[in-house]
Amino acid sequence: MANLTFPFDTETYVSRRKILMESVGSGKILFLGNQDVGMNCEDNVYHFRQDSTFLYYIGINLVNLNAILDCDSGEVTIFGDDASLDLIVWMGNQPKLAELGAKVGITSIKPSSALADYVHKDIKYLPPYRGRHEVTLRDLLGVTSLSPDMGLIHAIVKQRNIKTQEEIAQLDQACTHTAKMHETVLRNATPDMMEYHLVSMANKYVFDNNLQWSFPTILTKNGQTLHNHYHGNQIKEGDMVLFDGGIELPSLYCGDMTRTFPASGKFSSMQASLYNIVYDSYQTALNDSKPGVFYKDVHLAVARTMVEGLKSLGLMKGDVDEAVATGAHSLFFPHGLGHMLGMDVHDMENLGEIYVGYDETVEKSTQFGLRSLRLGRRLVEGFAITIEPGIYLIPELIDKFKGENMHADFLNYAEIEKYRNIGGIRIEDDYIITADGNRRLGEPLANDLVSIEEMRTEAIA
Ligand SMILES: [Mn+2]
Repeated sequence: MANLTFPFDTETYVSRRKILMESVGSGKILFLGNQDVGMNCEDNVYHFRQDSTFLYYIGINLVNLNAILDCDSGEVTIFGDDASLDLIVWMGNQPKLAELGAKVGITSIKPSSALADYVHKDIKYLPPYRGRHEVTLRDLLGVTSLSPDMGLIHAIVKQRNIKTQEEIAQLDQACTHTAKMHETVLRNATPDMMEYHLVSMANKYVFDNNLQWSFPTILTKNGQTLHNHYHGNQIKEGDMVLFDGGIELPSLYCGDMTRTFPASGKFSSMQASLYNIVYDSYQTALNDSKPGVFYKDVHLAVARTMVEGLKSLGLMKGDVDEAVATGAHSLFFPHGLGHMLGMDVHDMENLGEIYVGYDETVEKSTQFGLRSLRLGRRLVEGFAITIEPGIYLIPELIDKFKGENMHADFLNYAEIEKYRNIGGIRIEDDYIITADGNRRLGEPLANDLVSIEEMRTEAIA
């Protein structure tokens, strides 16, 4: 049977929908819930993942449901079918939709087949991210090209970007689990293991606690590859391992953390000097992240800390502000400092990353590196964000920059070559923006060099 926990009171779901309908003003809103998706045939399915927006407003973590909210009358209707006897034989008994609706304050339940009668061409809907939803929308609306409603997108983003206390409690739980999963790997990985042995340790934590990943895990000795899902390498003495993984609760609230650690007990001196620059950059982000500050400016302050550190190592040179303005540091830091976090690991990215992380007060840069910053807008109390600076030595990128003599005033290529094969380092934790600053979500896991080495020394002792 599906995971039908209700983390919040009925009143929470009622009030979320009321706020949305008032914010949208008039007309009808269509929310499509998710279906099972076949891996290789219809009945052999991937893990079911409800749509986050559907779950946020409708609260029922079950397949094959849709809903319509009527902003003019305030009426909310769920479209779905109670389990047939055949399905009960296959899946076991299921709660009746009327019972489930009562838990989220919805009394109007209609069969799936009735949905078409209630959908009119001016109904407001969100951009689909699954092929099946795209087909459903085209069929229901009788159109070939879709036009999701911008007002609806903005209203949802405005509401979901600010986390309430009960949501923060969920995020705290998800981040505590995420930290414990990371600690398990940090304390138990030994040199000579395969990367997949470490993934398996992390997975054991996830399954022992009946949880899910918030995204496919990144665990690799090739941390310079930003989204490396290959786990087939053997780890050796002297390697660094980068583990970026997060846990999703049944409520879908999730964590997203990264730790980078030496396979042996100690970082080499070159690894340590880069690690400490990432750590200092992380501290800059902690100092600067508070309400009213553009996260884009926090990203740029972090970049300056990085350039100062890289200058002290001799990898960069010249004026720090100019180096950051021209984007010279993007050779080492080609991604953004962080993103919104919530029921999605990149919260609401399906609605459009730009609408979540940017607004009319700040434009997304087109510069390499800075253009990958998912969150640029002014921070507001209640935003849940990741802080994830990193330094990477990507041989192919070094070759391109060097070949074109790019940023030659700021990059010392002869020194950079000495670090060419060192890999990548990232430190990532999750924070909630508070009235006067920020607070780490969940029970913390140390990320300073000394603590990481201590945990590693115990592991290999
Ligand atoms: Mn992240």
